[in-house]
Amino acid sequence: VPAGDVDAAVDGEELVPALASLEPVYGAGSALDEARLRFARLADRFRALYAAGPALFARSPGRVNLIGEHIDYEGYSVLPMAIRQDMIVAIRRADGGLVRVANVDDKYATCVYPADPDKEIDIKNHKWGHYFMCGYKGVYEYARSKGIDMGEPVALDVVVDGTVPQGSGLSSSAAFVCSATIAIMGILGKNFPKKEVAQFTCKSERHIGTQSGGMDQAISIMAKPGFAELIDFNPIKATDVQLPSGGTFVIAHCLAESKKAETAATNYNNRVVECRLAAIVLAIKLGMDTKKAVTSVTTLSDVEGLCVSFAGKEGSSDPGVAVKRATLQKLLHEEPYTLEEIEKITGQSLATVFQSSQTSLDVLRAAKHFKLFQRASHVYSEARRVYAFRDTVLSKLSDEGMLKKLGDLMNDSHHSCSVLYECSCPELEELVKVCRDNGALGARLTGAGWGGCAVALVKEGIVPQFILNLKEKYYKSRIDRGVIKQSDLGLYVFASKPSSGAAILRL
Ligand code: NG1
Ligand code: MG
Repeated sequence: VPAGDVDAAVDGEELVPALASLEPVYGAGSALDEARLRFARLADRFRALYAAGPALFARSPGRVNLIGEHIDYEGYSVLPMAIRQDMIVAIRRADGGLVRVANVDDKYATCVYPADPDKEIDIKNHKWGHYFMCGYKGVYEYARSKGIDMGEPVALDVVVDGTVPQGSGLSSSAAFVCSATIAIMGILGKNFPKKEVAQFTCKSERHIGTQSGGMDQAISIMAKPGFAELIDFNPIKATDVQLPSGGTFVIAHCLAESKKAETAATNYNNRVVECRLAAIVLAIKLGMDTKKAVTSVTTLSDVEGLCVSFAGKEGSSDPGVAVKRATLQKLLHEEPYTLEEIEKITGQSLATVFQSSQTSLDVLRAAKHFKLFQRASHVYSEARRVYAFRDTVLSKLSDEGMLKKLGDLMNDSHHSCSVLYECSCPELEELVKVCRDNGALGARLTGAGWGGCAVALVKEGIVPQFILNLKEKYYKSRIDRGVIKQSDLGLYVFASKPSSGAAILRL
């Protein structure tokens, strides 16, 4: 990927850009000065550890999801934007058959792995460096699936510098997997089309044991500065969404960390399995043969068509829009389902249905019951809200009217996440309330939830005062209790503009 070869497109597909300077990513002025310092420090650290400089850097941003939570893995569109916080990977080819992954922050001990893409990731023993190996395995898997000769697995020296706070719902994990991926592509001299990278990095990250959807990798790879993106799946597609100028998104961390990889069986993967079970039960209730249902139905979007023909079409042609709560109420009961009841419906044991997926079996073992109605209600209504959000942005409403409507949709999304999907936590509830009480037009948890960040839509003019109020009303008591340091506050609450997507940097 020679620098400047940005326009070299394969079949009209955009490739991951290779840049020779920092300006296109970090802009000008003090932001650029800071970025220069950061890269210089990273390179110094690299030389100190490996006695040679990096061959290249790769950068991939975190993201904030504006609306569309927990629906990407159900096949529905989402609306995130990239943020300026990112993961930078400095890398060079090494000798000695190892992949060594160090961090500029001493809090993260260096992780060492054999340079073997076939080696499974030890998910029972979680380490931060595992995310790099997700990228490593993924590149080789993708290349092999395309019949591309990759030669002997490459040994690597790596140092990482991340500014996306961990466990914050801002997708530090995907930013890491994506920056690792394109760094390795750069070292191997392979550049794959962006959409392909967006797609296979989603699979790569699943090696960590979460049954992720593809939102985070898609936005990290495909983001454009100045735009949020409507991301569609199957096939993946990003459509620029220009946000109204009078509003700003403020991101605020509730300070409870969401350890997604460690809690997958009861939280994230649990919801993926509940949605699959809801889809299977719906399919059977709507007349599908039980065998066919358990083998062919994987997501709620798979059964949307059946639900719609059952209820009769109610207007819009956008996906997800037509499955209403009233329809679900006729097909599913609100009382949580027991495993036995679902097995009666499917006519076979769930251990058999999920036998090929250890992470799903872990979910079954940990679950007491399954809230099929609630999870399905959330997914279909959230899918609707994403389109309503986009339609509002495209509408001829006044700035004022538009911002109010967007805020309302964000509030509705939060309510659904909190009550139907149960992915909030007491800290997020408090923070979202503080945001609304202090002038946010709307506020919601963002990302997987169970901790991490909220995103608030705030009128441009009141942003500085809004942030001051949050400091006073939410963070001050926590600083006093020593939860965070006053000097770190800027890491936990900030306004954000849509930033650019992943790039390889040859500086
Ligand atoms: P976080 O926890 O913010 O990285 C996760 C998933 C997304 C999506 C959201 C919920 C991964 C990598 N990301 O995001 O795909 O499902 O939760 O909308 O697992
Ligand atoms: Mg993540």
